[in-house]
Parts: sequence; C-alpha cells; structure tokens
Amino acid sequence: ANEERSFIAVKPDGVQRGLVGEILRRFETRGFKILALQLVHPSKELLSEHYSDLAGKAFFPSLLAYMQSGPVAAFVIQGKGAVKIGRVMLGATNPQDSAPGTIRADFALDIGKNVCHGSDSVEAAEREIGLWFPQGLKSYTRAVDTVLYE
Ligand code: YYY
Ligand code: MG
Repeated sequence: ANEERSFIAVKPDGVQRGLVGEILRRFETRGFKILALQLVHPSKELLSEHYSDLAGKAFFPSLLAYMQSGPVAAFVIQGKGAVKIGRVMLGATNPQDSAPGTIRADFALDIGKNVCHGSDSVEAAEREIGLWFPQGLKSYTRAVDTVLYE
C-alpha cells in the first residue's frame, strides 16, 4: 500500500522558469520516494501516447507543441496515496481554479501553461511510467520509511 507510484512531470515552462527543484522538493518533503528522475525531450509519438485520451480535443495540437517546446523533467514518486496526493498537490487543471498552496496556484495562471503533470489514476500512472521510463525502474529502500509510516 505504501508502494503506490505516480508519474509527475515538470512541463517545459516549469523547466524554463527554474521550478524543477521547488516542485521536486515539495514531493520529497511530503515524504514520497523519488523512484526515477530524468530530463526528457519527448517525441511527438510519446506525447500522442501520453495524451491519447485527448486526441480529439481542439487544444491537442497546441498541447503537443507546448510539451515539445523544451525539455520536460519527468519523475516517479512512490508512497502511500501517491496518485491522489499527487493530484491534490498539483491543483486543478486550470490554475485559475487551483487552491492556494498547490503547485499550479502558486506558479501558474493559464491552463495552457500549467507547469506540471500528474497521473490521474493508478492505472494511468503505471501506463505513463512505462511510456516515459521504458528502461524500467529499480526500487531501493530508505531508512526514513520506518519513521514516516505508522
Ligand atoms: O490531468 P490534467 O493535466 O489536470 O488535465 P487533462 O484534462 O488531462 O489535460 C491535459 C493538459 O491539457 C492540461 O494539463 C492542460 C491542457 N489543457 C488545455 O490546454 N486546455 C483545456 N481546456 C484542457 C486541458
Ligand atoms: Mg490528465
């Protein structure tokens, strides 16, 4: 149960704005284990797969162009409630509706430049992790996990 994983990415605007460290820090200090970490220049193929559920949307072409405008900081977090907590920490898709204290509320204003991505279900997380980290992940133990969990 403490092994749940989510795929989180700092989008190109976030990387350009120097927010990678700040965003990673929030997940680290919350207690999540960083399982994988990579700067990726995503291909159109990867992004089309990643956002396949949005293929019919009017904003799809601009979304792909935005996501290819620079490197993406892709990472995997692991820990209790990783998917749900990850989404809560990101905030609503539209930063105009995001609650204060969330990443999107604290660092973004427009839906098309919302700084970060997070998986919306456990199934989506596993699918996205496989897409962005085809080399696979290696687990490791942390001493702090014995202190972190009841
Ligand atoms: O999962 P999340 O990123 O919060 O939203 P999705 O509905 O999956 O959309 C993915 C991505 O597409 C969103 O982060 C911004 C962009 N987008 C947009 O530009 N305009 C919309 N009306 C909806 C989504
Ligand atoms: Mg989504």
